[in-house]
Amino acid sequence: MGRFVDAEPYPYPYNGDLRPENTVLLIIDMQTDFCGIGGYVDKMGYDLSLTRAPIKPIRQVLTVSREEGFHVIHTREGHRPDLSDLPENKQWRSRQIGAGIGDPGPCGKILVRGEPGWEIIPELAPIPGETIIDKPGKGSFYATDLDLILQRKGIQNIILTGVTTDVCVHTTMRDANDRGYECLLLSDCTAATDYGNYLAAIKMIKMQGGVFGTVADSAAFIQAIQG
Ligand code: C5J
Repeated sequence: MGRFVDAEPYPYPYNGDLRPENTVLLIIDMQTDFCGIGGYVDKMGYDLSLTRAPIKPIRQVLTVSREEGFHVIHTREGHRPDLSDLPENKQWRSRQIGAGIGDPGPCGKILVRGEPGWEIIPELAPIPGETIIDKPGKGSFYATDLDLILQRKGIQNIILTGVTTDVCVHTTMRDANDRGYECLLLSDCTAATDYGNYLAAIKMIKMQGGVFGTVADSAAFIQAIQG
């Protein structure tokens, strides 16, 4: 029998073993720096309505996942206040586009841990018991203890949400897939700073029979876990 989410290109998970005990909702980088006024993405001049669009659907998925007892993990991209974990080329590139990482901005120092811009937005704030992963890079596994925590919890399935689809979400999904996790991206719970990149990122997942996993929308996921 099993339990499946109606997803493309294949119903999720491949083996029908979808349970709160072996599944985590991963919410990537829903921080003011990525979707708030005066944050990193805003400073770079991108349209904030794109990265704010997933807030409501993520909130719905988060509420139901909490009710159903699923694991929830949040990530935050950011650097140490002394910037000792900030690669020079990353800082240089961010300065080229007018949003220097570590430089002062309307929400404090850009992408620096402890600053207002680095905080997760209030609508999606973690509650006690939910794990928060602080990461210096794009991928959620690089230089973090995420894999160790997932292994300890017995996680097999990762439900990916958050921003940005083409950068931190994709990097995380690719890495998770290589590590043997069964991945589902919720298409309305993610966004990129460029809509074309969002569409391409979704298309890339679906190629080769689901090369990195599979894609569904939040309604399909909620229907599966409530059903
Ligand atoms: C970026 C992210 N885009 N969270 N970070 O720099 O996708």
